[in-house]
Parts: sequence; C-alpha cells; structure tokens
Amino acid sequence: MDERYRPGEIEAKWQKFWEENKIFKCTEDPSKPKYYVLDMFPYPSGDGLHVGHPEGYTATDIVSRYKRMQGFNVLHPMGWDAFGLPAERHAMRTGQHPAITTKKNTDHFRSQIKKLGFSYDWDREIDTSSAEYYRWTQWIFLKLYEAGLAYQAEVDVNWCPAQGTVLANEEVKDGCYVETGDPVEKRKMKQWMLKITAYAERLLEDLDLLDWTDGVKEMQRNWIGKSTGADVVFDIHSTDKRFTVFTTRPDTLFGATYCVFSPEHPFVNDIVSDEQRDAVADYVAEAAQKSDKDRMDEEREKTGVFTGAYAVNPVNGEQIPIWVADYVLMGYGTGAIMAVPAHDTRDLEFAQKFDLPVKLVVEAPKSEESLGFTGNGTSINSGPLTGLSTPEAKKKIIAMLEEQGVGKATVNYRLRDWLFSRQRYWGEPFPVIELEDGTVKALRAEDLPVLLPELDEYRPTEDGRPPLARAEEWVQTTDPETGKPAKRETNTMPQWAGSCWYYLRYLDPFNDLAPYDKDKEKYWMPVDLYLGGAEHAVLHLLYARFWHKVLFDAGWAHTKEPFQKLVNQGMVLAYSYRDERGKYHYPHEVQRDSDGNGYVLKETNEPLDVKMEKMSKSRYNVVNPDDVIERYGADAMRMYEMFMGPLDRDVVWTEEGIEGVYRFLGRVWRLFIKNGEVNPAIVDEEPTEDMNRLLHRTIAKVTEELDELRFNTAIAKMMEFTNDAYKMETLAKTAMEDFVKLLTPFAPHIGEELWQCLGHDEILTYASWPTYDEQWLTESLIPIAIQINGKRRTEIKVPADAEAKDVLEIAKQDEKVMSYLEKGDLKKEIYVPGRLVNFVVK
Ligand code: ANZ
Repeated sequence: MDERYRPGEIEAKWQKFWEENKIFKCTEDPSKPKYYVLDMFPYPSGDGLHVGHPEGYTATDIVSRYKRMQGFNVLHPMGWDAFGLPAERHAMRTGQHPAITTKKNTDHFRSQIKKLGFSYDWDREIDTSSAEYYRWTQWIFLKLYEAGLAYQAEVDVNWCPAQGTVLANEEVKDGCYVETGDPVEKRKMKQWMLKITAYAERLLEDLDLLDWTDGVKEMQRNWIGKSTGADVVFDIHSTDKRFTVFTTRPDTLFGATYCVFSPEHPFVNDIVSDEQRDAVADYVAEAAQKSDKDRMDEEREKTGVFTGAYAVNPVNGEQIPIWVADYVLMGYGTGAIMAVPAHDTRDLEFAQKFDLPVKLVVEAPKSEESLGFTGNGTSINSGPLTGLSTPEAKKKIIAMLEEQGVGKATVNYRLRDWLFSRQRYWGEPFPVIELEDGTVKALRAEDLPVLLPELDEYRPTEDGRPPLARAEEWVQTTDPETGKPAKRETNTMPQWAGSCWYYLRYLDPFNDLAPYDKDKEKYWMPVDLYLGGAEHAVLHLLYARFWHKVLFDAGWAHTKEPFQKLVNQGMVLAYSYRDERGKYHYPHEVQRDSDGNGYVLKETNEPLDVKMEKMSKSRYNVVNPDDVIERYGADAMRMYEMFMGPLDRDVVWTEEGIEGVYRFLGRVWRLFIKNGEVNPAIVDEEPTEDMNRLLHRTIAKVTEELDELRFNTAIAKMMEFTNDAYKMETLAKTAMEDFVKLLTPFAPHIGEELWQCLGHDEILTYASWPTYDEQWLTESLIPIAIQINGKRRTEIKVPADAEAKDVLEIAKQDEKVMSYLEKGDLKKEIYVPGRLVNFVVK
C-alpha cells in the first residue's frame, strides 16, 4: 500500500480492471428494477472536451453508481451525435472526408471521457453518422411518411448563401446564422416538412406527466404557444369576397376600427384600389426583405399602407379600412387581424401613427386607465355585450357569431411544421426517390440504408443545388421495386434527426433487423433521468418527444413520453483576465496585486480586468480536463466538478478549488493508510457511540442529498465525516467501510482501492448501499441542572438543540420537579440555555 495518495497509479489500475472485466456491462434482468440514466450525447467537435462537459457526465455517473449499489439494474450509455456542420466545413477546407474527421474526434472524446472513470456500458456506444445507425433513422422517416407526417412543400426558407443551405428559424437571429454570423435571406424552395403541429396538443398536455422543472415546461409551452380565441369572418365592402381573422379577444369586436392584412396575404392584390396599387406594391416588396423576428420586434416603429378597401364588421355593419402592415405575420392565425387599438398595444401605436379611430370597448377595473388596457374587465359600447365581464362577453359573442355563420371558437398554435431538409452533405440521405413523371416515392424498409455517397467536393453545385447533386451516379438510380429509372433526393436530414431517437438505439445497438427489440424497449423505457445543457430545453426535447409519440402511435414505444425526469446542469465558467487594450491573458501570466485585491500582469504589473466568463479559446480561459487529471487525478476532478456548486447553477472553476478537493482526498487516504499499512486505529470492534452518531447521520444525509441530486452538500458532509473521524482514537472497520461506500460513487477509483486495502476480494461497484439506523439520528442529550428557588434539586437530559419552551416543558414533567411545584404557585421560570432551569415557587 502506498504511503501517499497517488491517483495516477490507482486510477489507471481500476480503469483497466473495469474495462477488461466489462464491469459495467448490463443486460435486461427481470429480477431487478431497472434505472436508465442518460446524458445528452456530445457532438464530437475538433476542440475536444473542456471541463464543462464532464460536469453533467459526472453527475449521471454518480447516480448510476449509487443506483447500482441500491440494487438497480442500471443502463448508462454514451455515444456520438456525429453528423454536423463543423465536420463538413472542415472537409470543405481540407478535403478530408467528414467521416475521417469525425472518427478522429470521437476517438479523442472517448479517450478523454474514459480517463474520468465513468461507468458507461461501452458495448452500447453508438455513432449517428454510421450506416448501421442512420439506416434506422431513415426507417423512422418512413414511419413518419406512412403516417402522413412527412410531406414536401414550397416554403419560404431561411437561405444562407455563405453556407449554401437552408436554416431552421431557430438557427437564425437578427437576419444572421447564429453559428457563423453569415447573413440569411428568404427564398421559396421545395422542402421536406414534418407535421409536428399534428401533435401540438399532446406535446402540451403530456408535459403534465413529466418530472421536469417548471422553467423548462414553461419554455416548451411557450414554444407550442397555444392561444384560445375565435375566427371572425368579415365581408369586403362592395365585393363578394370575405376574409377571416383570428382573435383572442372576440369580445372586443365592437371596438375594431380597422383591419390589417399581412403583406403576403393572398387577397392583397385583389382588393387594392388603383390609387393605392403602387404604394402597396412597394410596401410588400420592402416587407419581403425583413425577417419575422424583426417584424415582431415590439420596439420597432410601426409601418403600413392603406389598401383603399373596406371591411364590414359582422356585428354592426360598420365599414372599416383595410391596411397592410408587416406587424401581421402570414404564418400565424389567418394572416389577417381586426385591429382594436383601444385594447391592443401594437394596434394603438399603429392607430396613433396613422390617425385611425380608437374606440373604448372594455372598462378596466377601478384605478386603471381603460385606454390601452389589455386585461379582463367589463364590456362597454358593445351592444348586447355591454355590462358583461370579459369571459362572459367572449362566450356570448362566439355564440352570436356561430349562430350567424360568421365565426367560431378556435385554437391556434404558434408551433409551425418542422422544416426537415438541409442542403448539406454530412447528414442522413432521405429514403425517397423521384420517378421520371415527378412522383415522389418512399423506399421500402428492405431498401435501407441509403448510403451517403463519397464526394471529393463538399460545396453546393454552382447552380445552387445541394452538394449531393455532385454525386451524379448516386443520384441516377432505379426504383428497386419496379426497376424504372429514378432520381435520389439530394437534401439531407438536419442534425436534430439522429438525436431524436438515440436513447432507443442504446437499448439494442446491434440489432440489424429492427431499430431495436420491442421487449427491450418495454424493459428499459422510459429514461429515468436525463441530464444535459439548458440550451436543449426547447428544440431537441420537443423534436425527440414528437418522434417518440409517433413511435408510440406506431406501436414501437410503450410510454407516451421518453424522458421521465429531466435536469439541466448549469455552465462551468472560468476567470478571464483582460488588459486595458482588451487583450486576454492566460492565468499563468497573472498574479494578485500588492494589496491582494485585484490582479496584474506579472511582467508589467499592469492591472487587469477579471471576469467570470464562459470558457472559450478566445478568452484564454479554457481548462482542459487532461491537464487537470494529470495533476490531480480523475477522482479529484469528478469531486470538484460536483463541489463547485449546485448542479443546476452556473459555477466557476478555480485552481484553489480543485486543490482543496485534492487535499481532501489525500486526507481520506491517510485516514485509511498509515506507513504503508491500514491505519492501526481501524479496528475490528463495534463502533463507539460517537462513531455511530457520526456515521449514521452521514449516511442519512448523503443518501438524502443523492436522491435530490445535491452533490455539493453530500460532499461537504463527507468532508465533515473525515474531519470528525480524525479526532477519534479508534475507528470501527465496519463504519469506515460504510464511509468508503458513500464516497465511491463520487470518487470510484480511490473507493475501490481502499475497499481492497481493507481486505475485500469482491469489487465495491456492486456492494450494497449502506443503510442508517434512526436511533443515531436524534440529537445527543445534554444535562440541565434544575433549581427550585435557586437551590439545585435535580438534573434532566434534553436534546442539545432544544428550545427554551421545550426544555421547561420537559423539566415540568420530571417527577421530582413536579413534587416541588405542587407545594406552591409557580411565580417565575428562568432558563439559562444549555445550563440550568430555575423555578421560583411561592
Ligand atoms: C383583436 C384583438 C383585440 C387582439 C385585443 C388582441 C387584443 P396570441 O395571444 O399571440 O395568439 N394576431 C392574430 N393573428 C396575427 C398575426 N398573424 N400577426 C400578428 N398578430 C396577430 O395573439 C393573438 C392576437 O394577436 C389576436 O387577437 C390578434 O389581435 C393578433 F384587444 O385580435 B387580437
């Protein structure tokens, strides 16, 4: 046994042992309860891991190890979300095939991750860019297609000329691609769409089944964006045309003073008057340049133009002007609105700018101004609605409209169908072909996989077709069913596709007859704990939930939802140091200033601006896990990842912090090992009372904290144990063994090593989690002297933390005290905390 704590040796030894003996391999075992712990799998970027990645992986590993010791059959897999743009861009620059870059990167990621001693079942590793995997992604696309949920449409897309591809709405911000800042423009293109809107209501409702934070559920709800309201039909004056608006406030119909069409509304051209034709045409052309995001920006000054046409309000026959304005979007509701400036902020701004009438129709509750009031109040100036509360008025007007056939109650969702094509090379080819007559035909399951062809040029073609169009031989194919000539689709699926179902492939990663075995799905699903970054709180989770529901409907999943519990970890930040010119400096170039308050550049003594920031190369503050492991070991790194703060918060990496945890592990080592032997204070004896109290409280607390994923406080408790154990003369071996069990999910290498040093042949991984005995959890009792009229008469024992009123109550229950109290009236009671009680009896 080594005198000193040498993580390097211990860790290499145990990692080798675990791997060679496949200690973490798992199979379905009906005799045990299952527990499925999933990490959001990484995109294997060329930069490798930084210390932020393993934060989540450490947390899930601790849970996995803890659950194994509690007797669960734990599934804990890892793999690679390996399709993606960076590998393709790298290929464009270097000519190296993305598969090669991807393999290099995954090898690097794997070796980095393995050094942390995570208990993954590596036999289940998957790679979404391998044909064995994407064959089944294509298969699921066929399921979507069969269910009528995949269709092609000419749609307005975000076209990024620099990348030569279409982007999803969520990939575009302020008219630019969020990843690169390249400008994005609108174009009409024929694209594959997935009908996620058909699942909007279920995606919303089933959130109630989930053990997710309210914050994430709310983000999903907002994204789906359900609005309840009504469609109202307006005639266009002196034509036979009518149009429908969607409103959430049908009760304000009497206050509609104009209508607005979105510039893309198909009626605009037909209704515009001759005088207004040019102005409207100019306005429509201008609006086409703007993104929906910009158009919805509340801060922007409203613009618009009158069409020259009038609408007829169905409830009072009033003629109101129809305008065109870009604050009304074609993609939402019906693309036309009735404007009620008195009670809608945007309409009011617009009406004020263009001098349109404003009519109050809702009276605000007392003390509030009715103009601009958007809440619930009482209807006024509204014919039969006058006097009704907003909810009553909504009901009544909807009934009236329905009766007259000019409206109905409706529900609208903000959620749009999912644009599912990308003009990229490094993605899943679509399993569809186009026949010579132009019909699009899905392939059959037995025709899969459609392999990605090799290319030596990854750019789009000169005429703007996707890179796959360069693979001419591949594109020209035949219908495998009929032998007729056909063409392949040259778009590929977006990167989201592979991550929509990877949690299912882990269940049965080598199955080449099906995406996975249904019995395995029944055994393992749902995922019991899913952990990953908050950046995936909306899209990845929504898309995966959607696919899961489609698989559920097709009989391929037995749970409605895939991820029962979801936790988002915070970010790991690090200090960055910047000089007055804005240049960043590495931590080793800086030191504290002479008063110890700030930081200066070592060389020039120049003061530096210190900030906690996201780790990035450009800020010179990236901490590489390989270096940390080299210096302190994987166990210290794991523990520090968890000790920095609560899992769901942003935390800051500091050198002092990791050193502190490393010292703690050294202290643990020396508590067990002295002069190369097991510490002679560790004895085969019953634990002392003090030890029992310390141990059982530690077990209780660590268990409770683990159940709540409060790893930092669990570690603090183990530190306390160590400190207290150092003060004891003897340490019962059984108690020290229990402590090693508590420690081992966090620091598994030192855990196994100490376990072995204590004489065990069996490994610790599957030992049973220690239990605690309630009797040792109660606070220790302390003696309190009891005086009657200032004279000591007896002594009682009370819990050390008992409050005054409880102490007095306990004292009065004492028989001896009672006999004195009976002798007269109790005039006064005095308690000197922790020492004595004095009763004055007269
Ligand atoms: C009349 C009205 C009166 C409205 C009132 C609001 C307040 P949410 O809640 O987001 O669903 N609207 C409808 N379609 C629109 C579109 N395509 N582009 C821009 N705005 C649109 O919002 C629904 C409300 O937003 C609708 O209710 C409509 O304005 C507007 F006192 O109709 B409302």
